[in-house]
Amino acid sequence: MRDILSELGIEATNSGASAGGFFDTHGEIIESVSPIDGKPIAKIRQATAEDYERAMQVGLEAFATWRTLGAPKRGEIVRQIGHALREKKEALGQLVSLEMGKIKVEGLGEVQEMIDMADFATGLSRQLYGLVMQSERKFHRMTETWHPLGMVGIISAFNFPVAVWSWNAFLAAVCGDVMIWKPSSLVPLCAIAVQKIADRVLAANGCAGVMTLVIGPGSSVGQRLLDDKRIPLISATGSNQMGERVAMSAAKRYARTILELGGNNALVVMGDANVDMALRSVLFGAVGTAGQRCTSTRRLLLDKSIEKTFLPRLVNAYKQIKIGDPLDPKTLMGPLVDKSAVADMMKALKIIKEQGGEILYGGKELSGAQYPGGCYVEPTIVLARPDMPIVREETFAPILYAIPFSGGVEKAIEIQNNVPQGLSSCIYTESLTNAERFLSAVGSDCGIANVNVGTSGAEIGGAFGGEKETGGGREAGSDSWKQYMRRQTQTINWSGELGLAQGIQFG
Ligand code: UN1
Repeated sequence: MRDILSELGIEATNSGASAGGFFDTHGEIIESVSPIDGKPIAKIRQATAEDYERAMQVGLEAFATWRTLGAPKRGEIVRQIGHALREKKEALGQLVSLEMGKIKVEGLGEVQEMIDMADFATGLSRQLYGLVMQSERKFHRMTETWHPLGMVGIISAFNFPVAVWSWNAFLAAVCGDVMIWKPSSLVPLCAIAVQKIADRVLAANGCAGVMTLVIGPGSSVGQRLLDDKRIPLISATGSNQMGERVAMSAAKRYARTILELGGNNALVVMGDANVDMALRSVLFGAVGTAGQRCTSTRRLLLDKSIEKTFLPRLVNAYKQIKIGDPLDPKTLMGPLVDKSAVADMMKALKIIKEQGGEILYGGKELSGAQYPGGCYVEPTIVLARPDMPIVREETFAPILYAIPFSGGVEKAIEIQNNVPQGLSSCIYTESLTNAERFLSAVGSDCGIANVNVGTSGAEIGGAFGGEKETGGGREAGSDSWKQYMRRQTQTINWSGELGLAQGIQFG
């Protein structure tokens, strides 16, 4: 492990801020602890308000030049960052596992998501298309042009410590923005490693300071960022509680937000589904990343006609899941991110039982020599009713609510939509009618709706995000880039005469 840390430039004690390179910070020291064994990995000296101000100044200075480069030139620099990530994929993927606890293939997958995002942004840098509109006035031309927005604040969560930054950072960069990143304090080393890779490429291109980083407490550094009038856009991923704070602070100063908050994602299995495929999909969706994706499958809506055959098979599959060190290739489920995540899961299970949920499998904390550090749990299946209040909440843990239903696809859609969140959803069916209804205007109300594809593991090419309490933001693919730019409507009069719109004759 020490090799990986040194390959990524992680030291015993690290600075918690970079602006054109890491500089001496002045805040309290925090320790990054691995959930694998509860042992400290390295220390980080956090940023103070003054350190934040320094990063902000450097970033704003960088903006003056960055916004004047052609977007394809910026794309080329993002391409080089993607290339540098390819070179460090193995080490960075392992650091994600070490610090956050997801299994190695998922850690590597996350770095791949960054690489894909760099490729996407590079291509996009030649396609930031505007529009030409037909003017109602003679010899006038009307266009819509996109300009850089300025400083973008990026707040990322612990569960995707590197990929989610890249969704925002690479789009913002090709759009001509600069950025300040505040990562979750649970995974500061992942942020430091990524920042070092980006810093090297930016410096080699004479663009140091375009991407800046501050690691510090939400209450001081985080709140400062939210209230900072110099930041016109904040993109934040995390809990609804955090999202509300972001939205309120941003609204007070008319800043824009991209919010990617809680999900409560349902996987519907119809009676006519390819059951083998559905089963494997539930497993990846509910157990992958130990249920700590915002896209994790939390509700399994099972057509009553297959309930009795599906559930025993699912329980059997859960029994085979190897839990343990996420860096061991045989492991399918690693630890939760920390002990407080375990405590939250146990608290939820108590409430589940009080509300009449029946534990079909799992539900226990794992301890003993095989499970050091206090962060391992059993993945859990609960036989639940959709009217149990806790089913409508997002518990960030591997708890799957199995909810049998009858009444066809209409009923499944009704249950699926009857939660406050609206991120991801899917249906397993071989019926065209069921599939089309699920995808139609009277179907799923989520930002993501799939047929015979699970709730998690979205590709970067599509816009990612959800409705209702998920926050409404869209990141990554499609035309998400437009949020990182300001739109300007331009009218050019080359007629030599003053013509007013709406046919008005004035004076
Ligand atoms: C998240 O959990 O915040 O679709 C992001 C997925 C991943 C991203 C998840 N591509 O599951």
